[in-house]
Amino acid sequence: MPKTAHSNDSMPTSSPGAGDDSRPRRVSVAFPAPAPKSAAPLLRMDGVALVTLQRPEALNALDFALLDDLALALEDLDKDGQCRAIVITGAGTRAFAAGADIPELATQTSASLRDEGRFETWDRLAAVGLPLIAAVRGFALGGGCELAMTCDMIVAAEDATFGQPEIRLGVMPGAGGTQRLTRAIGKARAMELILTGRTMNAAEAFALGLVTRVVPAEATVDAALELAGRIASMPPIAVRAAKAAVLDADERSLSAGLASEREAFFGLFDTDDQSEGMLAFTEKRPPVWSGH
Ligand code: CO8
Repeated sequence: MPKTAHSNDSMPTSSPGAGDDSRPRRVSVAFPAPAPKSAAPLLRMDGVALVTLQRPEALNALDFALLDDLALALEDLDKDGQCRAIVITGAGTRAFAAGADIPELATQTSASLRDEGRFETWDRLAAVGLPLIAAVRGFALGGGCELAMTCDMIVAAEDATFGQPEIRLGVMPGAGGTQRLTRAIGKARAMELILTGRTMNAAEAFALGLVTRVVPAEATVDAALELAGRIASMPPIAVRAAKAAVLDADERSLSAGLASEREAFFGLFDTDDQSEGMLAFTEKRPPVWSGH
């Protein structure tokens, strides 16, 4: 039998994605998210959700319960017709997430990891159709870096630290690090980070193309919310189709990806938003998206 070690931190939060058991939830959901003061008045902030990992006492380490709560919360928001974009952040100022929960992971065996299907939660996170933006303050290490990279964009604080230090624990990245980091920053640089466990700061991560932008630490969540608001103000069917097409670039050959993109593009011409967007342009007025 696998050893398991679920901790049971109390956490003042609720989540629409939570199951119905009485276990304290390890993520909180604010939907709509509080609008940043800096947000331009026309942004559709009511379509933005803020999901917060709630284990600051353990630097938001990703135990299996937290990952389950996160997947449920994101899936609920993905099904909610009003939600248009999601920001994920970590509670507190020190970490987005410092990786898998090491004491919990230490109890696993190869058989338990295979048989219990715990890592399938990562497939559920990757299957979310809404745009996901990671707002990273402090540490994003191991599974925390992998979670940030599972998101579609990363807004990083100036104090953010990224890395895949698993090698120092006798293992290697297991939730996408070898694949997504390599695609994001290239083989040579990913290889160095993964084989040495070296971390990189926000400036380096930006220079290498891992993060979308770097902002002052206290402005991180607001900057991510504002970016989400800009996306939420776009036509939602086209946003989902475009996200899927960009992700497809990592999955397919160029010719297959081009064919798939063309099909998605053609498909958008069956939407009211395509008619509205092009009509609004010719009428020199802002478009009004119906989401149909
Ligand atoms: N798991 C569990 N607890 C953690 C973790 C973690 N990954 N990281 C930090 N904590 C806890 C510490 O134990 C400590 O708790 P306590 O106060 O009860 O002792 C508290 O958070 C604060 O941490 P520190 O005192 O260590 O803070 P420091 O500022 O001294 O150091 C560091 C911060 C450098 C981030 C340090 O905590 C550290 O090195 N953490 C581990 C980082 C790491 O190795 N991450 C990779 C983990 S393996 C992994 O992610 C594999 C991914 C596989 C897929 C995911 C499956 C779920």
